[in-house]
Amino acid sequence: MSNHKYNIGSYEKRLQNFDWSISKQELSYKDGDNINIAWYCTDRICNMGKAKKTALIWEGLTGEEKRYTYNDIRLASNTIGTFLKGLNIKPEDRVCLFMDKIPELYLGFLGILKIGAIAQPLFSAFGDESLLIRLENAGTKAIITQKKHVSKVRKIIDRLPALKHIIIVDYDGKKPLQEREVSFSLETSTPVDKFDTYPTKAESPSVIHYTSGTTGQPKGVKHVHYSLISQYLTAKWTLDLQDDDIYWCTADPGWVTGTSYGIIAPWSLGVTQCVMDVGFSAEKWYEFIQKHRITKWYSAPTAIRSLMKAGDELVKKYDLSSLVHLTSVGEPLNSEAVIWSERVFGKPFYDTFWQTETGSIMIANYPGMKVKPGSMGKAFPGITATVVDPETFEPYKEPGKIGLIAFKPGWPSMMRTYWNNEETYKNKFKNGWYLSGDRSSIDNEGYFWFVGRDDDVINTAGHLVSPFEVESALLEHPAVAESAVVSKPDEVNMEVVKAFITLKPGYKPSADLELDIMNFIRKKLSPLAMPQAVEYVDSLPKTRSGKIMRRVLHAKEWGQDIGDISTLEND
Ligand code: 6R9
Repeated sequence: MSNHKYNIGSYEKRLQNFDWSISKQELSYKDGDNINIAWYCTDRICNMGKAKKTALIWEGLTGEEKRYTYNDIRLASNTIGTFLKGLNIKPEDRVCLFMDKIPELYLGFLGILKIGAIAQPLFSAFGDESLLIRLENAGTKAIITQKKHVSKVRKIIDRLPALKHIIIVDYDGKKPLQEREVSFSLETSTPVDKFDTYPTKAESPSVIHYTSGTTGQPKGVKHVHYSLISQYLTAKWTLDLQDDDIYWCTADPGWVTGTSYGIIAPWSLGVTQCVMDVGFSAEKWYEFIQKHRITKWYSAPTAIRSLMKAGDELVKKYDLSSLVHLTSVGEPLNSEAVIWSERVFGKPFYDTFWQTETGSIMIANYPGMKVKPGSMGKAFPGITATVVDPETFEPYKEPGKIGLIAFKPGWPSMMRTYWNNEETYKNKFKNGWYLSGDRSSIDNEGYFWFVGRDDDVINTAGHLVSPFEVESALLEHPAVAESAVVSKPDEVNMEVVKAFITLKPGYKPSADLELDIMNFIRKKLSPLAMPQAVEYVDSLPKTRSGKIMRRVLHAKEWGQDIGDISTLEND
């Protein structure tokens, strides 16, 4: 569609005199007013005359379809909110969402926000240990889940005194409910029409998302309702969401892309969005785009690489002519993927860069802007982005130098702290800059070129996995004496988890044991954290002070120079 008019118009012009008040004005929000994301996503859209417009088209595993109008999602969030209030959930209580991509996940998110409580979405493939750590840290009061996931909660409930309610959204009455469990069905509840949204303010907490670091436990990134100001405008200008769009964000709301751009942004813009609760399959994905005439598509490099692998012939079987603008996030988008997409879809994927901590898109390729395949693009208007010297934290003046990606604090959706971990939060700021923990260079035209992370966190298929978390879990396996976890290159997922292991006396390396160890991690943590390879070793490289040197193993896996190993003990 060459005559398509993009929301952003000219990026260069938007940079001039940019002010977040553009977003505030469009949202009719004035500083000091109440601001509640869920109200903006439902009641306000209805008040604007779009009550009958489709908000959500949902497709399940077996092909069943459900549709919700903006009035439906308004009523559903009121109903869930009323139910939670009835359980004595108070403003700022943490309520965890632990579900597959079913409608209750999306509507429950809004219901939680409407009563001023804090939504804590967790990826439904998490095992009991991953769940426990995050519920404990947040002091979560209630968890909304499905029958199929409740056994994981039952396993850890004795260690979670603060968790008062386990809400099951698809209880069928077959087996008795256990301690603290309660059934809630959206379909059989009486819809609540009149509801007073809790008067949250700009700085009232909204969402906690857990993200993995190199050391220590996962960190709970705290966001506030004011984040809407960023999420709304970045979606409008970067994803180009417009009134007649059919939008598909492929991310799971267990991760930040799935909430910022899979719930908040599209609904605050009054757009129709589609959700498919089905695992990856190239055929299903193309079919979905064809069937719903998707126009705007936000996805991730691993998915794009998987589609590439499925081949060009497959693409030709479908009518994908509805597609207007394609965007990507989460991992480096290699230039091959951009060029491939241009060939088969007739349009490139536009890369975007941001983090759980930033809450919204920070660097991107904007519609209409020249795309340099392999580059992440330029800073969003109003965002001061640079790369700084890792020693002095001063921005580099010359283009082309590799440094740490840094942002000037103060954009609306910036995290407000790490939950119960102010110390780590403070450490993210140096010399007046927020440090993202990623490395990049900037070329002479201001384009960012991603180089890598500045820590040991593994980015597998766009999901961050902490080597520390996997190592800790491995130590609980009866055969494991010591372990070191690093990434290993992978054609599709970019990186996968690899574990080096020394065994306890009495255990012998075997393929069966390897499988057992893999499964142990899959169940305890998640399929993402599961090592795709286990290597038995007699000893692990350590510093003289006894610290395991992951970087030696990492360098070996990636065929890189090992660097300075003068502090190595057992070489
Ligand atoms: C939104 C999200 C953040 C980390 C980030 C970086 C990596 C994200 C990227 C990218 C290269 C891109 N990352 N976008 N790397 N190119 N376009 O993914 O949040 O889960 O917190 O991950 O992902 O390493 O620091 P989160």
